[in-house]
Amino acid sequence: RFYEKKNVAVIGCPFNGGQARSGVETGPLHVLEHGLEKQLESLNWNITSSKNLIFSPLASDPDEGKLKRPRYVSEATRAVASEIATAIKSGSFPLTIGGDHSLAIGTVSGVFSQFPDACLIWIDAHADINTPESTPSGNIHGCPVSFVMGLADPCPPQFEWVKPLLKANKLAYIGLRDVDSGEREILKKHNIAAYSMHHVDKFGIGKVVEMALARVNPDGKSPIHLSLDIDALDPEHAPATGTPVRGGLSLREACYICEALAETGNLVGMDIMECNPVLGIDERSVTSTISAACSLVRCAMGETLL
Ligand code: B3U
Ligand code: MN
Ligand code: MN
Repeated sequence: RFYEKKNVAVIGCPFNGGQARSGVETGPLHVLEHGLEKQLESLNWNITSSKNLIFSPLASDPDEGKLKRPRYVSEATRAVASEIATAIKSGSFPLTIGGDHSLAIGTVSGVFSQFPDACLIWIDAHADINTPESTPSGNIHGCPVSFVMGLADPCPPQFEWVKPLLKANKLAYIGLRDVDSGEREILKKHNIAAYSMHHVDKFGIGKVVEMALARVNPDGKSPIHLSLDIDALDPEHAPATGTPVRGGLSLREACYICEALAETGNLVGMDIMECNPVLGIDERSVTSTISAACSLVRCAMGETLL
């Protein structure tokens, strides 16, 4: 409905500047080597462009308050935002493969610049809504949501280009289980739809997705962007990631979310983030993580729609 054809722009983002562990920058290569593009073609998608963006850390990038590598993250995410806007303007669904989740500053900025009434579904063990003041780590991959909502006050000078395009009533989380106390306050204060693993246990994934969509897209007409952190999955299914947290989504629950979003016909973009093959303890743990990531993308892009 929002795109005329099944065109997809695959945007590989080998970026690790939003957190401290190296290896996450090799995520896109592994996902592509797993055959994702062929898989999408067999689902009748045309790959209109397939790029790996190039990022180079700066020689000097001092902390801004607590924030680490602010210039590097800002430049990278600004480039991602522009890449995404270009893809959408040319009629292609932007599929972004990370890299760490700070990249979502760019994906959300790009998608919302083209679809201002979009909503955002954030699937993650973490809320990633720390502000420059509340961040316990200074890692910007824990902060992207606060940036695109304009909660950083004052906005760090490097990120003045980021517009507050996301409203609190257009954001829903599923899968949360490691939320900082400062983040809890923000979620409460802004009455953000946040479904933790507790809600998944209590209501079942079907009901949780229904409730999440009812909150952010009550009339069913909004475009939807899906930002998926692979650490939303239980480490049993996706061990190769920087900050695994036990007690997560089963592979089926995560696939169900993607399928239900595909079923709306309203998905306008997707991110798959935080696969870190270097952190797999053996070949099998790397393969299971990467193949789970590919499954989730295929589900979101219509594989299981009959
Ligand atoms: N909330 C913590 C930890 C964290 C956030 N995202 C990940 N880890 N992957 C922080 O550093 O902001
Ligand atoms: Mn996470
Ligand atoms: Mn995340």
